[in-house]
Amino acid sequence: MPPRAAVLRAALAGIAAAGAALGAAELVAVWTGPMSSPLLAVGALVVDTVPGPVKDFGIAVFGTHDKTALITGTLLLLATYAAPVGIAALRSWRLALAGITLFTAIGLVAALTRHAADLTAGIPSIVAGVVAAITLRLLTTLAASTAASPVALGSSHAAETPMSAPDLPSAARGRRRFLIGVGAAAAAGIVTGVGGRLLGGRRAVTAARAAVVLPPPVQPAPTIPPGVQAEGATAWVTSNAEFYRIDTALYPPQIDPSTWQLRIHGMVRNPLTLTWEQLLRRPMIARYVTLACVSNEVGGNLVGNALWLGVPVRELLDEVQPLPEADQLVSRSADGWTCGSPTAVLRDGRDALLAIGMNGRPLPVGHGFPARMVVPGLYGYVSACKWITEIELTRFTDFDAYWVPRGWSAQGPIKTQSRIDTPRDGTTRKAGAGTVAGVAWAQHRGVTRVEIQVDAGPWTEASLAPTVSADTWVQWSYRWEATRGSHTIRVRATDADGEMQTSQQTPVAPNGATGWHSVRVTVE
Ligand SMILES: Nc1nc2c(c(=O)[nH]1)N[C@H]1C(S)=C(S)[C@@H](COP(=O)(O)O)O[C@H]1N2
Ligand SMILES: [Mo]
Repeated sequence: MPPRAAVLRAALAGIAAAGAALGAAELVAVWTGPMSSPLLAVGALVVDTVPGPVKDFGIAVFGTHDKTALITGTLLLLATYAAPVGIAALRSWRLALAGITLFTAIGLVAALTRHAADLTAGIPSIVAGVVAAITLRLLTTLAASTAASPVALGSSHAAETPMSAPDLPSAARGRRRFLIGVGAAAAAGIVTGVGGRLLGGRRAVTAARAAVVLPPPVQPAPTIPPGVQAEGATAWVTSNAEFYRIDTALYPPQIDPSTWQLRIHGMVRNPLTLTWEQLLRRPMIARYVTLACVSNEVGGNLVGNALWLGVPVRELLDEVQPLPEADQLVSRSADGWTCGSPTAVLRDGRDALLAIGMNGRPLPVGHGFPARMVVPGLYGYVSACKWITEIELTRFTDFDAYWVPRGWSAQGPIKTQSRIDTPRDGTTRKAGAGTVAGVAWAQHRGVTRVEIQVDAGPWTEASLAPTVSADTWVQWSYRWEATRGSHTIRVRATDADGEMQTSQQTPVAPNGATGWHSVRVTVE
């Protein structure tokens, strides 16, 4: 058995070598593209292969921070892998090399199997492998020069008492050199890693996005009626910065509009390819549409309302003429994500948009720049394809979009929901008159009634604020004479078909949560 201090040093060498390797790979990925970074590629592979429930758990626990959590987790896993590789180098350099090769191979496979990856996507992983091998070799050699003396056996005071043995000064020097080596490798990893991220960010499409001039809509944007905002409810329009973001992209695709194309093909009479210039010349309309994520829990905030500017999808479909059997419209993004919407829904007259604008600005990169789909009444996972580059008319029996084999329904109409925004769950308020307020949504059907119940009391109608269409959420408020004690407030909505939101609680999978939102408040 090698002494404990030597094992520790070897583990440290392994981790430092992995850090230097990953940093170098990030730097190379500035040129070969963000998703060729082994770290992001492996993370993305995890996203695509973990079972649905694990991912639901990730979204439930980390919400929109799920990506940071995933990257942190991947880094921790890597450290737990790198440490034993470093230790292996103590006994057998071959074994350590095998470990590094496996690490390189995983990165390679992950990067090369990304959608639309070319061979250059493998370069960062190979560079990482070479850097890992060289760094580990150097650090192992340095570590060996410290191991020759009793100092290596772990007395930390030994260096300060160089008189205790003749070879101590040189061992202490060796140890210092090793620590400097580890520090240098780690620092190189951090500098190249962070530098790579920053440089990569500069290569992003922010400049191209800033240069986009949105065309005016052919009809003026709908005017928001006065009183649309109920006091105490979430802002009726969700700002771009506040809008929830959910997708599988660890790094949003960076698409330069000048090279962007949308191909509409499959079971159609007249296939069509649109360039950015051609798209901009088409008549556009502006519509408020409330998007909702199927992963939104009852009372959750994966829902937002924005003014979208875009080309009506129905007009594009009239042009390409889908064959009657083509019951599914599959949208595909630049990074290979897919979703499938019923063709009939897109042609039933609703304002489904191929959108390029969000609240008067070009789409933010995280929300699909340069173009995305927005379909009133369908959950995002079956309709709202961001970074869209392809529309294929096909049949539900012929193609399963991304989330379907992962346990989600092929059909995803939005369920009627209502949420209490004020008061917040678990808060305390004063006795007397006060407001209960929130939002309710039943896109494309519309909300006609919202009712409130306090404790076991009667259901009472809340007052509904006006809204612009059945495609947006509506705000509601209710005057509550709060009496001292602990109270539970419940909300439920009814849609324009007369269908009341069900009280039955179901989980988000496979097609959206149901149940009534409630909050508990203490009145003093
Ligand atoms: N390319 C791509 N588009 C996507 C997704 C995705 O993972 N990749 N996720 C969808 C889901 S599940 C939702 S709820 C909406 C969310 O849109 P937002 O991030 O703009 O709010 O985008 C949809 N579009
Ligand atoms: Mo979603």
